[in-house]
Amino acid sequence: MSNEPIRPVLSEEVADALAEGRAVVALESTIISHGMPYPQNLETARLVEAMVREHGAIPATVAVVDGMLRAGLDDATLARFGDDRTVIKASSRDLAAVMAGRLSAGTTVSATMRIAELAGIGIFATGGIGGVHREAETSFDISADLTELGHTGTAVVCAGVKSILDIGKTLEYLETQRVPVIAFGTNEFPAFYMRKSGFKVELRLDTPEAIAETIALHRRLGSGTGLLIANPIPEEAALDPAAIDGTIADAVEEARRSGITGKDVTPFLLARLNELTAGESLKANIALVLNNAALAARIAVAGAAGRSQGSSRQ
Ligand code: PSU
Ligand code: MN
Repeated sequence: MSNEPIRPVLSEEVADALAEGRAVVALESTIISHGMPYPQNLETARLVEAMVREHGAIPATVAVVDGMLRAGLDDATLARFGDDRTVIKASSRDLAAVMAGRLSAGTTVSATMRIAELAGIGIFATGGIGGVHREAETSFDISADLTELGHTGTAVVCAGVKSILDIGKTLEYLETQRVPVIAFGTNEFPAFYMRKSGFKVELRLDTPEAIAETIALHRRLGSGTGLLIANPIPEEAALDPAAIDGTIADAVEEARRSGITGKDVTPFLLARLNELTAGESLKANIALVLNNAALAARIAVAGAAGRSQGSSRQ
């Protein structure tokens, strides 16, 4: 067996764009396989790809398909991930076993970062990342998304983290992991369904160009860590905190009582929230993912332009 790093299989379009230095945005697939119900998951996956294109970049949805790491999926594969219940959820530690077993998996943020890095894709858009769970001091439940961010140089655009997680602890953990947190157009870290969390972010940037430059400098410093770009949900799609806070607390309590642990916790909470809000949370989720795809594409386009012009710094 070769000792060479794995090379993900790229769609022709993604391979061409990367070879020519054009803008490419990676997209995750656990959001399709485990984050949203069918058929909204598939509709959203298609809309997100269209949104990336609309803003001038090439979408590269990442997944493990029959044991192969792939970046850039055809529509039939996307459709399969929409309703195939044999597709599992893989974080980065699971990838080798999924490959060896010739299995198919939706890739979480951590796994998508790892595959994007191997494919040479520097930026990735998702809805929300995993984080430090509430009561992590007893459960030790901290998402591998955070440790991967501390290890892999992919920039991740998200809408902050949901309050199914402990937002304050998540931000502390990101600081420990040396992950810059950039808030786009706001001084506050957003809370997924809400534009505000009550937690301030030191680094506010207001343009995709400024974010692209910061990403490029962070890489050139040899930091070796990712960056988190937090993009608040559009005002008109945001949920009322008074309405959602209690529901989140109920879902978290239900997960605890039902003995749900490990990788099942997040999918359980997402599904319960959707049921308990009669689809309102799903609508907001779709709106914020699209908004993140647009921003990631604009950053990728600015980054590609910056590379071709060369940096004015050092
Ligand atoms: N948060 C969401 N939607 C999602 C996820 C998180 O609002 O779909 C998915 C992402 O793929 C994320 C993963 O990387 O859940 C985190 O899982 P865990 O908490 O088990 O680390
Ligand atoms: Mn976990």
